[in-house]
Amino acid sequence: MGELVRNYIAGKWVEAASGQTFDSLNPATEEVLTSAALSTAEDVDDAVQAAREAYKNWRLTPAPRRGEILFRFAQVLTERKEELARLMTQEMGKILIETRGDVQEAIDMAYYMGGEGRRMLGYTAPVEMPNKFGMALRDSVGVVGLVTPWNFPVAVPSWKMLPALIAGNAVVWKPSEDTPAVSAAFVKVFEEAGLPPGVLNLVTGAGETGAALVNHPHVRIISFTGSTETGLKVYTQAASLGKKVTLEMGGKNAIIVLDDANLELAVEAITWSAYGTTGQRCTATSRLIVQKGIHAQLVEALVEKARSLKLGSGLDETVNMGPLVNQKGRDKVEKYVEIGKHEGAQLVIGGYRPDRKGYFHAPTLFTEVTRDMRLAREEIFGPVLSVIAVDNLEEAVEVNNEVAYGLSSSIFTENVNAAFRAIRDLTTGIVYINHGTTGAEIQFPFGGTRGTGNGMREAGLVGLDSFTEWKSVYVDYSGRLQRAQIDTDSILSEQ
Ligand code: UN1
Repeated sequence: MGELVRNYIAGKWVEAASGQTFDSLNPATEEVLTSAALSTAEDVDDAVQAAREAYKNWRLTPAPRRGEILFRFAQVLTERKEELARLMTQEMGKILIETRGDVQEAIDMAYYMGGEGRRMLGYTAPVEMPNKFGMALRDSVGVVGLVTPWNFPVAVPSWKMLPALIAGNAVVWKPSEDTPAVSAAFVKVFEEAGLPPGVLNLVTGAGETGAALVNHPHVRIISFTGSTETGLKVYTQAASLGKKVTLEMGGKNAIIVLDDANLELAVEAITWSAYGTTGQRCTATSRLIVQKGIHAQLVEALVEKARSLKLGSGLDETVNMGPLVNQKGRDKVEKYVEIGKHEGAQLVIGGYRPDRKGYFHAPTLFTEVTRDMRLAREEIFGPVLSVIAVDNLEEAVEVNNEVAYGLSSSIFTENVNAAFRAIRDLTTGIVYINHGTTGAEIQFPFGGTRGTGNGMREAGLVGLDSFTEWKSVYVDYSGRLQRAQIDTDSILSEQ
């Protein structure tokens, strides 16, 4: 078992005040990987006080200097990439190629946001009166609270903390209780890169810890990624305290395949998006909306492909699919397999738990799924793909758009007109043409419509919006009180 994961508060690694801990398991073996501090409101308060203190200097540190620290962080993270990827695989199960990609997203984000240290663009605009100047600046806010999930334990936190830090805020981070070890390893990279003590604080724990952060009066901003159930609680609670919130929650993403699609390409992309990360991405494909002319061929090819996927420990480079993150995650998948069968969908492949240790579940495919079934509407967060047959593009778009979520969608077609119609009509936050629903890059806004979020976006240029306030500045150098047109006219006559 690894050494105890401690909180990181004011630049020191400390145990929870209560001395309590919880265990983090390796989902491929069901063995305890490590234990971690089970933090309470007291620890959260210590972290927030440390952040408030550190904020005083950090906000005054010139943004290009803050950017240099982010660049250094990117360099150290590049050196630690393999180490973090391996730890991540052991702690939450996804295969190495995916955990390396996860760390890489944080490296990319660090370079991107480090560059913002020399941009952070505001703007000037003409003002209504003479001898007066106007500008709008992005301002830091203070202490921001981050609550993040286990499925992208490095990438998703990086989308939040790097823009928060470059903008001059101090951070208190509560990662998922399924990934405390990799979270602490990630914080150590910031420490090594020279981030001043207290600017980033880590408190590990579970629901109570997160709630204390959301409720803390000195945390004015909350950025949350995770389940819709928890996200809505966070939103309601934070809103009642007048806080600004960014939410990234569920998905029910679809790939549309038209009759003229490149079949081989579609099969590769569908397999990667549906079964990659064992279906546990908020961008994962869980619905396949297929035009009838290509339906039989596509299902046949997918079944063959799914059969060839090798399950096992993500540390084994020949494995294609790791376990679900925990027992609860697998229970949910099994529940939906039963729901699907009960609703009358056709289980074509999978639907069972392989006979081995670890929270594995076979890649699963249902056909004859109809639009009204729960299988077609609810997020499962596992390797379960539901095929819905449609007649044409219009119907496909309608099926895509009618669910409660709106994160990512995709269409496979060789017809440029159909592709552009889809871009125009699909109502998700991310749209792909001839590519699966996963694989968003950090320089574009990431987020979804409808129940996926609350209208905010992460990453890209707008990634700063969650962590900054606009400050509009007016400088009057006329030496006079300019109240209205009459004052303006008299100033002009004196020029
Ligand atoms: C998530 O599942 O929460 O687009 C994030 C993707 C990844 C990020 C997924 N770059 O699939």
